[in-house]
Amino acid sequence: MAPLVALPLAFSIVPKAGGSPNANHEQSIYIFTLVFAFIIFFGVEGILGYTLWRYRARKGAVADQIHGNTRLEIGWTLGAVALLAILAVFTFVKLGSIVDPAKSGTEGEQLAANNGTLYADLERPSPPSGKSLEINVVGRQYIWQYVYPGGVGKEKFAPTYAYEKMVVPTETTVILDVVSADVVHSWWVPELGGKVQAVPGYHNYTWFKISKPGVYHGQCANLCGRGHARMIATVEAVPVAQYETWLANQQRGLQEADAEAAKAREKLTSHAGAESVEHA
Ligand SMILES: [Cu+2]
Repeated sequence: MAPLVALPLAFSIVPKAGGSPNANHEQSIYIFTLVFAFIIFFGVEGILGYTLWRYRARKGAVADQIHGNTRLEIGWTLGAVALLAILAVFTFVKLGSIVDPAKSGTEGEQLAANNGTLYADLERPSPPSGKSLEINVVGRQYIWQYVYPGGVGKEKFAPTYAYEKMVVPTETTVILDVVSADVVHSWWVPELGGKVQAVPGYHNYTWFKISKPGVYHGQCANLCGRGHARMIATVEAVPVAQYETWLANQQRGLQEADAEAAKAREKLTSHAGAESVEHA
């Protein structure tokens, strides 16, 4: 009876997956380990329960005095060693596909090829083709900012960015370069893989590759201050062409906002502007 209740309970806490291959591999390691843990747990508890019942105290019964059992002791030692070896081998076999980014699909590959790396970094992971879309994730109290490759304006110096919702192309390996502008935050979109800390002064990396359009939700996973609970993150995967349109729109929007801000600044700093503000 107990396993019938405990099993679904245990599987309800299995890490989410389905968004990206690394998240799927992480989940399979978890389930693999969980299954072994269940077999051992219920095996041991079952034998214990049976023994307690079978050899319970009865009037007139005299307990056997047993001193050790070499075969049994060697058996459970070797059993534990074998189990650890199986878990270790399975984990190491999977580890590569979790840590190393996968290769983009055809369309994504084309998009990623047009996106040069800004500077060299030994720690930055790279997919087999060396081509990926890199997005800078900046944690700050209390919002996530995403800085995209490609700038705004004539000189393209001003970065293209978005807040809270990250739009990404499908079938494209996306490398996230996670940093923080203030305190330690934690980037976590469960269906797209594990947590990555955003630490001031450090660059941490993670990646994902989403095959179908969809929306994934996340939340800053490190208590970072009063507004921590509101520090949510959304990742929306759209087809490559749609992503390019979105990026162009975003750039145009930023450019327009910049122009408006410049105009307002000018108005405020010029004498005539100051007066008109006063009389407004
Ligand atoms: Cu935070």
